[in-house]
Amino acid sequence: MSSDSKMTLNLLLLGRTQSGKSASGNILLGSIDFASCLSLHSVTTSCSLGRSSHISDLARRSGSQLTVQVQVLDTPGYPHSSLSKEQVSQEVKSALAQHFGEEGLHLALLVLRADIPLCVEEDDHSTQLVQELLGPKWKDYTAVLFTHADRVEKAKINTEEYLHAASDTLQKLLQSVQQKYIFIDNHTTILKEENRKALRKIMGFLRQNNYQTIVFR
Ligand SMILES: Nc1nc2c(ncn2[C@@H]2O[C@H](COP(=O)(O)OP(=O)(O)OP(=O)(O)O)[C@@H](O)[C@H]2O)c(=O)[nH]1
Ligand SMILES: [Mg+2]
Repeated sequence: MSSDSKMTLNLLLLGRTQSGKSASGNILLGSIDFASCLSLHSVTTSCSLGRSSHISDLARRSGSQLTVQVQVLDTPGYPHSSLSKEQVSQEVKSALAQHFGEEGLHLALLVLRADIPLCVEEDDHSTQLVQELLGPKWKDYTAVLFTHADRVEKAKINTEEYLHAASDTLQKLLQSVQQKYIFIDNHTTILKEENRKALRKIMGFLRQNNYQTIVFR
């Protein structure tokens, strides 16, 4: 945290190729910083950092308005269409040290498509990478970000039903991260509303963890 009235929120996006990481990054930043499109190969091949403008209607602390700036690190997906696990991991590790080396990371968002069941081996891929990057305390610093919430809504499944019907693999993952999850519709037309809804939820997760960060050197 930078000062009593200002805060920089450092977020990391991780997840499989084409899960909607870059689109979610754009929603969290409230601007189109990252290339996001449907593709038959992985679109993002290197890490990049996006910064939002200063947001003053998000949170209060000690009775006064808190000004928040969001920093989002977008990453190549894993599994990736042309990079190995070692290459993705190395790329993310050096970007974490470069961008969050001093201030640290508040939260890693494990991006999953809400409209596709989470399978056993896929969960191994993603959680292994998060564990490798964040270390033994990964559960305190990780939340699940479900994209394609619009498709779930279209199927008339509400959040409660969705979580109840989720695969054992997904249930276990959500348990590991202490039920920290958010749903995002990246195709919404009310971008600001989606942005504030997601950021408010994320601020709640951070409060739960006393605004602690993981530092990378
Ligand atoms: N309907 C719907 N489509 C989405 C949503 N989020 C992402 N998409 C679509 O999914 C495709 C992939 O999105 P990206 O943001 O490029 O995904 P990514 O994970 O960054 O992909 P890579 O960089 O290739 O790993 C794009 O066509 C997006 O428009 C969502 O919430 N709803
Ligand atoms: Mg991408």
